[in-house]
Amino acid sequence: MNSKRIPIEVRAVTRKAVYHRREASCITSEPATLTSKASSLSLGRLFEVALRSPINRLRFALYCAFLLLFSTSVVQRAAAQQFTEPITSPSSKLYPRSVVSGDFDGDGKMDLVAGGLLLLGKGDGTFKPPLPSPAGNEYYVIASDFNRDGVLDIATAPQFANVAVSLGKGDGSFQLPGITDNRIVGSPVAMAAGDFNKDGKLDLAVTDYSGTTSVSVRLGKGDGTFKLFGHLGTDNNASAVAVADFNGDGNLDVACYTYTSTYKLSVFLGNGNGTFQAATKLPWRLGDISSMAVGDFNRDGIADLAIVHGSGNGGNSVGVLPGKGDGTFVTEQSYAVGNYPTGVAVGDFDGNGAPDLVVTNRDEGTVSVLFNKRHH
Ligand SMILES: [Ca+2]
Ligand SMILES: [Ca+2]
Ligand SMILES: [Ca+2]
Ligand SMILES: [Ca+2]
Repeated sequence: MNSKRIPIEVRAVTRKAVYHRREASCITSEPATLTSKASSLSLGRLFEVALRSPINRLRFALYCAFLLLFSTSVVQRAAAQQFTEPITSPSSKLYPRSVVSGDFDGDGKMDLVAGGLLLLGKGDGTFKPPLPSPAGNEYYVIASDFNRDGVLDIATAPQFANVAVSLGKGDGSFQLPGITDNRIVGSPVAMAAGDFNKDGKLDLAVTDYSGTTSVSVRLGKGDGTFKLFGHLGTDNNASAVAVADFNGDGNLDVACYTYTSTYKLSVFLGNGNGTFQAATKLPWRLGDISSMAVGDFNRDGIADLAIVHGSGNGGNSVGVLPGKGDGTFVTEQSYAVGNYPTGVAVGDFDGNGAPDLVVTNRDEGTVSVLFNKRHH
């Protein structure tokens, strides 16, 4: 048995393309004979010869099974690709950490505030040239109507400093400086708003990164200020929080991610009065999560979670966890985005009725939009 490299001349002419010589490696004692035989065999004859041996028949069956499995998984992956490839902005060199969507100038089209920039939407998935954001390039930013005047306001959390609310004027500008309640202390790095006690005033769930709890619950007074009501969880290092009615009982719930040794997501089901039940933890690890947002991405009427992975396992991606309707989620579908994504927000940027995703890629100073293809 000796090894020899056999040159095989492959020449095919299709239009103007000509493919020339390539080399194949083969181990055989009679290379020349085999080459001449192979060149004269038809495809059918090749199969007939090859399948004479029981071992080759087994190999062929395994190969067919592999092809079937591979093609099935490709089809499943294609069906699962609910979002388009990310469309990414040029670098702003502002290294945006957080992003929030909303109609800030009241023209009915979704806008963005990201990394110190205000991007007014055109309603077709594109944006006008960026304006400076009056909210500044804060660590975390959310938008809601905190003083109930029908105009979107912005709440910002500088890293480990107190939450400030800047009331919107309705034309894309805000009253500055923001309202800060210095009596509420903590180390916020993320927050989410919702009316937890059903009094018509928006409340806040704020992560308590370096405290002894996961989240502080702050009940709104309806004028852009809040009072501390309670705390949730016992894990510190909470980095992301989201609010929605995950189990569909009419009470808002809180989802929170903490950098504990287990890297798990906790869901606190709301009682409708500002108090919450003990945490239910997702039974699998999710990897590093920088931010979370909520939307019904698959349009089954159940709130789903969007999460971004800045670093670690599965980093540089945005994932969607479809809700099951009982406060738990099915496994993540993830999509690659830019370098070190830290913020995620949800909005229908192309106006087709399906919630899209926007992600800030902090380390490259860009914003990526992923359009939801499930619009009917
Ligand atoms: Ca307002
Ligand atoms: Ca409230
Ligand atoms: Ca609920
Ligand atoms: Ca859903």
